Amino acid sequence: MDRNAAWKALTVLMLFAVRAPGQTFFVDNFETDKGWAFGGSANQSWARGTPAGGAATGSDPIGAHAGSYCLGTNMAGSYASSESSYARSPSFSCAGYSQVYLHFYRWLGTKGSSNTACSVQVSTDGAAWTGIWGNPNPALDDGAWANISHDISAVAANQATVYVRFRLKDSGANPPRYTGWNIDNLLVDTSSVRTLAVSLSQFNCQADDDGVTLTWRTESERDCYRWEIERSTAQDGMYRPVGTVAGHGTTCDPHGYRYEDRSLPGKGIYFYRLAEIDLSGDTTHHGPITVAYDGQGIAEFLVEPAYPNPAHGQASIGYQLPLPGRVSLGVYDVMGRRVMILYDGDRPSGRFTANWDGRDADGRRVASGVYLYRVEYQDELGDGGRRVAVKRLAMIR
Ligand SMILES: [Ca+2]
Ligand SMILES: [Ca+2]
Repeated sequence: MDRNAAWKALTVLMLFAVRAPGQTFFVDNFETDKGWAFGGSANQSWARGTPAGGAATGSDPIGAHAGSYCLGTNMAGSYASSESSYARSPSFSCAGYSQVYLHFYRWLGTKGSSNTACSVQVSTDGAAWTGIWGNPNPALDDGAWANISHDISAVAANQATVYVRFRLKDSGANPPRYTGWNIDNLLVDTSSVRTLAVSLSQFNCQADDDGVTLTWRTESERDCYRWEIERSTAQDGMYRPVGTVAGHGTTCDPHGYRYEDRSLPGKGIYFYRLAEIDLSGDTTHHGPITVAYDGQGIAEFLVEPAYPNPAHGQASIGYQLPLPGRVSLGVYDVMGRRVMILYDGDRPSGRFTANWDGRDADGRRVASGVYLYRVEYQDELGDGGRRVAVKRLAMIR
């Protein structure tokens, strides 16, 4: 087996599930209208919009939890006196699943339940409603966006038609001065706690002659703004961004992604991670996965900086050849006198490394100081001409 074939045989294809398969039934970040219905018997003030503060008592958000829009009662202040109203979700299916959880971010300010009753309700027909949660009797003021989860399995499990509803009913006994409901990033799924913002089911990489192709797939997404592809030469090393791909925002549909990395510096083992950036700017990492690249895709002649530099008795010099050709690599002193020839002969294309041990052609250690290394390259097709690169390094004894 020749060298390249052996190397290619090492190419790794990885496929894995990031978490046990769950199911997302409904997601809404309220950036678009998904068909919520608003209604009630008096002074209905529900809207999809941007909260502007203004409640006379207690806290009141200015802006949504994420993005521009959320759901709530009176986006410019308090709910109305004697308001009796609701916001009802579009229907979704939970058929085939026995565990169903409702998650949302909440900023609620309200009088106690004896004056204003606020509730979360679930229905399987849009007519009969079951209470899941109700506010306590002392006044409630969240004061910030709170991450709320409710187990709604008792009503929603295995049901093909499910609705959720947020309700507010004021007695009119005292003028309301609180903000009421504010709701954002609502999610119904099989997970008891709100976990990854994105359900990633596959993440693969495959090397070919031109580089590495990454593919990944999501089963659903929440607020997925952007993917950053990161690469390292060590599993626990420093990962550098090599490219970005736009996300699909919030969706229950599966999406496939693809990114081709053509910026590899040469042959080697590489590690890739996906950084998923959500609309709030939070980052979730996936991976790493690894791949062996055989370096056939090198596009141009390149001589790398010596490593380390300054060197203490040993220096490594890397260079890349786009085509097979003749290479001469020599070390010279600053007066231009040749100290050592490290390589002189034919090379295939690829990335190579020469090591200099700080000795001259007679095996004597050279004095400490600055030296030049010069790589001369003539590819076998002759179409690139003769190319020369000269760089310097410091050798310290
Ligand atoms: Ca939002
Ligand atoms: Ca309000």
